Amino acid sequence: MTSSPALDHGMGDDTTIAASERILRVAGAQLGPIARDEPRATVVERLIGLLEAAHSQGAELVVFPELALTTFFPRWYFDSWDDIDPFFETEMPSPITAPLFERARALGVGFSLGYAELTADGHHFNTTILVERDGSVVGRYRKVHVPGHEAHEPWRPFQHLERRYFEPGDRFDAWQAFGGVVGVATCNDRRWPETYRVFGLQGCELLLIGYNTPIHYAPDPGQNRLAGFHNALVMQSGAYQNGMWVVGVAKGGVEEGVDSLAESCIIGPSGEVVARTDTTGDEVIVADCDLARCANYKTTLFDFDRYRRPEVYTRITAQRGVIAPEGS
Ligand code: CDT
Repeated sequence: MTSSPALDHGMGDDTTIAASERILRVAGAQLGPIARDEPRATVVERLIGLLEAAHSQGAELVVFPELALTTFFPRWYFDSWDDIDPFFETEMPSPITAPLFERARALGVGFSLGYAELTADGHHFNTTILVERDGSVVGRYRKVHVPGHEAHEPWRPFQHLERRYFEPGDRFDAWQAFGGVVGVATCNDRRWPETYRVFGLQGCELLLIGYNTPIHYAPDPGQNRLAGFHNALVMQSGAYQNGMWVVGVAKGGVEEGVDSLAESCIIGPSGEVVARTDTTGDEVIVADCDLARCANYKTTLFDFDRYRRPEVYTRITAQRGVIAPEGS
C-alpha cells in the first residue's frame, strides 16, 4: 500500500475539532540492505536519490532509517574498538555526508538521519539528527532503549550486540520544528509505551522512528512470524493513545545474510496506517500529515490534563522490573 498525497487518509469526517489545517508532507525513505563493504559515499548517493524522489513528490521532511550510513554492524562480535569505531561518525556533517546536507538545503527539504555517533570524549551512541528545511540542526536524539546483549553469544545465528557497542541516551526531548511539535525515537524505543507517552506529554504531534529489525528473534523464534504485526501494533497504538503522527522507517531486506523487516509506514493520530512500503528495498512513501488533526485526540479521549491519573502510576518511574504481590 503506497499512498498518494491526494488520498483521503482515512480520518473520516472528524473535522470539527481541528481549527485549521497544518499540513506537512512527510516522506519515509526506506533503505534496502547496505553491504558491509559498501562505501559511505555510495550510501550517501542512495540517500540523496531518495531525498530527490521525495522532493519530487512534494515532501518537506524525509525520514531515513536507524544507522542509515552502514550495514547493521551489531550483528557481528568484535573484540577490539579498533574494529568497531570505523562504523561510527566522529562529525556530522562530515566531508562524506556533507553532500546530503547540501542537497537537502538546496531543495528546502528537512530530514532525520540515523547514524552511529562517536563523541570527542569517546562515547558511543545510536543517534539520529533532525535537520530543518533551511539546513539548521533542530536536535540530536540518542537511543534510550538499547536492546540485545553485551557478550558474544555464539549459539545465535547472528549477534545483536547493541548493548556492547552503544551507551543509552537519557532524554526524550520534543522540539518545535516543521510547524509543529516533533520528536525522534529509534527502533526498539517503539516497543515501549513510555516512549510515546513521554513525547505525548510534551504535546508531540509527529514522532519519527527509524529501525533495523531482524525478523529472526533468537531468544524466542516463535515471535518471528509476528514481526510485522508487532511493528504495526506498537506504532499504531502509540499514535492513537497519544494523538500523534508516527512515521516508522526501516532498513529492510536481506543484509549480509540476515533478513530484516521492511513495512515502513506512516500512521495518523487515529491509529490508521495511511502509507506503507510495498518492497524490501529503497522506496519512498509520502503522506500529507495534518498536524492539526492531533487535537481531535489530544483534546477528547486523550485529554491528558483532564483524564490522566499520574498519582496512580507512580510505579512507572519508581521501579524498573516486576515486583509481584506477596503470597502464593
Ligand atoms: N535495532 C533494534 O533496536 N532492533 C530491535 C531488535 C530487537 S531484538 C534484539 C527491535 O526492537 O526491532
